[in-house]
Amino acid sequence: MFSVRYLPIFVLFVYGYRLSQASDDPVQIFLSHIDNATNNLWVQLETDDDHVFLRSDLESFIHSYDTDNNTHVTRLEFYTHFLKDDPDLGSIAYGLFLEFDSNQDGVIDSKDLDTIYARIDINNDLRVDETEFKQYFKSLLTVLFLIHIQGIPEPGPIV
Ligand SMILES: [Ca+2]
Ligand SMILES: [Ca+2]
Ligand SMILES: [Ca+2]
Repeated sequence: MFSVRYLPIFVLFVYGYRLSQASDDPVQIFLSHIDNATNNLWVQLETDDDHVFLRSDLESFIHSYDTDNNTHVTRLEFYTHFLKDDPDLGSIAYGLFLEFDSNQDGVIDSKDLDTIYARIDINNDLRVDETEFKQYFKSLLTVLFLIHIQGIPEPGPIV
């Protein structure tokens, strides 16, 4: 016989089951992963809390990857910095480097920054607000993580 005594256990069981269902949904996991990554980027890059991501913020972001301070970021510098916390994200690093080296000369430098900034500045008013920033990085990361999950492409040789 079902007794009220067991009701809390039953409720907990159903609740726990539904929670585990929700967190087992690969699409939900994927989307919350992208959300977290985008939010982390915003917190990390919009450093002065004025809710605007300036071109100078983008510049200091790129310079933080320039280990030898010679004003350009090589593929090796980019991979080394990006992969130090999570070496499994090789294909993400590969895709991000391709995206940020917009003139495809093999390094990321100030010549690339105008193009990147213009891409993020969706409404073209020369400033990037939180919505634009998150929209840009969410779609970029979604594509890159989908490629990552499928396991292609492998990062090419580091030169
Ligand atoms: Ca460098
Ligand atoms: Ca370049
Ligand atoms: Ca804008």
